Amino acid sequence: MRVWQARDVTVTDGLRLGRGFRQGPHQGRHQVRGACHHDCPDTCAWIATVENGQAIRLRGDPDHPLTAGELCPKVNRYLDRVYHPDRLLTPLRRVPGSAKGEAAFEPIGWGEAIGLVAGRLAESVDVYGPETVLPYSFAGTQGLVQMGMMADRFFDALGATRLYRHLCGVTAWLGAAEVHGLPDGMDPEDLRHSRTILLWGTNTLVTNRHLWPTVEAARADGATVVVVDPVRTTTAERADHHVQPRPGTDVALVLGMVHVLERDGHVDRDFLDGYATGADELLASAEPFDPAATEAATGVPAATVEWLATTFATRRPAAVRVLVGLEHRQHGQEAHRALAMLPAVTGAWRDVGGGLCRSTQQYFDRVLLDPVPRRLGAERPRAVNMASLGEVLAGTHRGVPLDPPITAMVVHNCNPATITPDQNAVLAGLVRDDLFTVVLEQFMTDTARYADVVLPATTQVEHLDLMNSWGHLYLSLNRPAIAPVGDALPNTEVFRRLAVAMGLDAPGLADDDETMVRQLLDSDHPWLDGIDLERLDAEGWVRLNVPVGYRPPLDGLVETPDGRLHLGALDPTPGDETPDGARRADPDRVARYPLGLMTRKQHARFLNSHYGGFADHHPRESSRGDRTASGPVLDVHPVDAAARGVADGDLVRVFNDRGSLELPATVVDRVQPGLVAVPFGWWGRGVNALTNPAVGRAIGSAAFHDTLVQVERLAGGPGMPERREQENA
Ligand SMILES: Nc1nc2c(c(=O)[nH]1)N[C@H]1C(S)=C(S)[C@@H](COP(=O)(O)OP(=O)(O)OC[C@H]3O[C@@H](n4cnc5c(=O)[nH]c(N)nc54)[C@H](O)[C@@H]3O)O[C@H]1N2
Ligand SMILES: Nc1nc2c(c(=O)[nH]1)N[C@H]1C(S)=C(S)[C@@H](COP(=O)(O)OP(=O)(O)OC[C@H]3O[C@@H](n4cnc5c(=O)[nH]c(N)nc54)[C@H](O)[C@@H]3O)O[C@H]1N2
Ligand code: SF4
Ligand SMILES: [Mo]
Repeated sequence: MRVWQARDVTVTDGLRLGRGFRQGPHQGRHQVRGACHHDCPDTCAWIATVENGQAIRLRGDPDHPLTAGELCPKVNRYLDRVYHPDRLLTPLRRVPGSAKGEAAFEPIGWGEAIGLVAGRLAESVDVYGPETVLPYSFAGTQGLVQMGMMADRFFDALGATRLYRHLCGVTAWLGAAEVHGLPDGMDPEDLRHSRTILLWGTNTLVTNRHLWPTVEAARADGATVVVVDPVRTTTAERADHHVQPRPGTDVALVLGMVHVLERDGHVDRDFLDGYATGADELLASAEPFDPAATEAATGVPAATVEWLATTFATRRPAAVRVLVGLEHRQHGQEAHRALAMLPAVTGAWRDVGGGLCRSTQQYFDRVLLDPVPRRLGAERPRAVNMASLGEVLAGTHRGVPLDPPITAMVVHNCNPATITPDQNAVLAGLVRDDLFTVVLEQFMTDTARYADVVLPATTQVEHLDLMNSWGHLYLSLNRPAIAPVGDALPNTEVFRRLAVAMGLDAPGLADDDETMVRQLLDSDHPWLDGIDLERLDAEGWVRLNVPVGYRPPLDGLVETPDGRLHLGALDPTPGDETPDGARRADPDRVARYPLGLMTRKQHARFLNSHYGGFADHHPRESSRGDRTASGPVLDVHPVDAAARGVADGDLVRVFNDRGSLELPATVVDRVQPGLVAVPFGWWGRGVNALTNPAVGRAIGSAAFHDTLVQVERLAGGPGMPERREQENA
């Protein structure tokens, strides 16, 4: 085990010295290549300018094909975050006697902090059993090394409860996987060749902005861009057409399209015979969904259903672009499964620029593998779903008692008090006196406030990492540009130190960060041929050697047992907690809570919960001139507002059995009747107090957007600011 000194750490401490990775000169100015760590599909490559050990400038790499010199409104001022006065710079211990959540902390040294945490974890393991330790982490950084490689080794060695880290992307993956086996999808850059692009349940301009120039380039060559979204998003406003189904009715819409395709002879029989099974079952389930029935099931006019199907079949190449928003429903997996079938029905895959365009994570998951073996079989500890944290901390998982219950939780790269559904249940768990909570963080988040011990974490410009991407096929190396600020440490180093302090002796626990990057790259896969650390260090980013114009089903990459795409009957049932679903499944509930609530990513200067606590990232229109009063705003349709006597700017209460929220309303037709929306990511304001933690099929994400609420007027508001573009401030 390398001895790692926090105090006199140099930039290259995460790297072994002597292989061309020496830190730049301390004196004078130099540039360091890196890449954004955010859980964002774009994984922008950046160049940091460092002067006398201080990072003074951070710009997008102009040579990167997608970044093209531009970062984004979230990250343009990332160095303000790095050097922010509120940055956590030293380990903290909760002041004895103070209440959890009060955030009364006192600084302690690293030696004491590691000793304290190691001692408490050892006690949990020895007295109550290793499975009473719960690691809770997500994608605060999606760098492969800092995200979880060392942490996974550590908790695996301990025998801790495992976490299904499924809040994002897994449900979408599962749906596409039912069709494709391992679903790679198109190279998003191939959308350049498309003539029809269906942006289905994705808000490209806000959430995936570096894809937009590709979309625009295709459009300049004649592509038609269609957004399918219950909300008129910024992207919908910039598209050629907006198709606005009722929430959670997408499967019915796909069935309606398939019905029209079959009726009008647009089904590509040769493609289906050559590459698929289950087409007959799919076509049979589409039979009842003629355009009129589809209109009744989705709210999309019959003529639009016909137009959408015909356009997708005949304006080729034709692609369906999905990301994540659509998965956050009880039947999100079925929706993604349905959309994965659509390009097979028309043979859209035949064309470069046609097919299913989804997360590219699968490409990297095939080639970048941690060689350290995991606990397997009977040795493998129990697992819980991160969506169920509130329930888990209360002692059950999916209704089954957790025996023994959780006694210690270690949180890193995650802010569960803000991002996890059913926030009140989560907070009730975090406040537990008999729970020992450790949080590795850069800032005093709502989660860190409940910790027993807070450990200061480095930012992306302070540590080494290897970055894959879920929005393109470029692999990037993130070199540390500066030494850690204050006493902050990379996540890896914290777990290395804890392993030593706890006397754990398992494979890989002493590996340094450079070694882990090399391990990930050490692959025989042809997509990684010629790509190693030295090359990445020289070039910054390199595209995987996936052939240009690659079309997974045609080029042999369907990994179902029989090598064929699996179509089949689709189930259009909407979720139990959507207005449509509840009218059938639970009329009492829909009578009390008639409105669907959506809590999506809406702000151009937010990245999940990262910036919700930063006044200068808040959208202007919600600040009402008083910074302390800034917060989220409820979007409500004029029809629903009128029915409740709510005028623009009024203070309202949004509530259901899980929680209640008071906030101003803005009356807009961006949402549809029966649907209200509150942006997600704000600190301390509790939008997840209302959201549905249900997990569709045991694994996968939560049904965040399948949430029913009621809205009532509390008081007249002081009036909203003049501009009300909550969306893209
Ligand atoms: N209502 C609602 N809830 C949602 C969603 C929604 O759409 N609506 N979206 C869901 C989705 S898709 C996602 S991905 C999740 C996101 O959930 P999270 O991954 O928890 O969210 P982030 O805010 O991206 O990151 C959490 C924290 O990681 C910290 N962090 C960043 N880098 C590092 C590091 O190097 N080390 C350490 N120790 N910490 C670091 C940041 O300071 C931040 O506080 O939220 C989910 N929750
Ligand atoms: N600015 C910004 N960018 C981000 C993030 C951020 O917080 N801020 N977060 C990042 C993360 S972690 C992720 S996962 C991605 C997510 O990227 P996206 O998936 O593009 O974004 P979301 O806002 O989660 O959801 C996309 C759309 O799905 C729609 N939707 C919801 N329910 C339905 C439905 O039933 N049917 C249809 N057709 N559409 C539906 C919503 O109205 C929303 O406009 O964004 C990433 N990029
Ligand atoms: S958050 Fe996304 S768009 Fe912004 S710099 Fe990072 S990767 Fe690029
Ligand atoms: Mo996400």
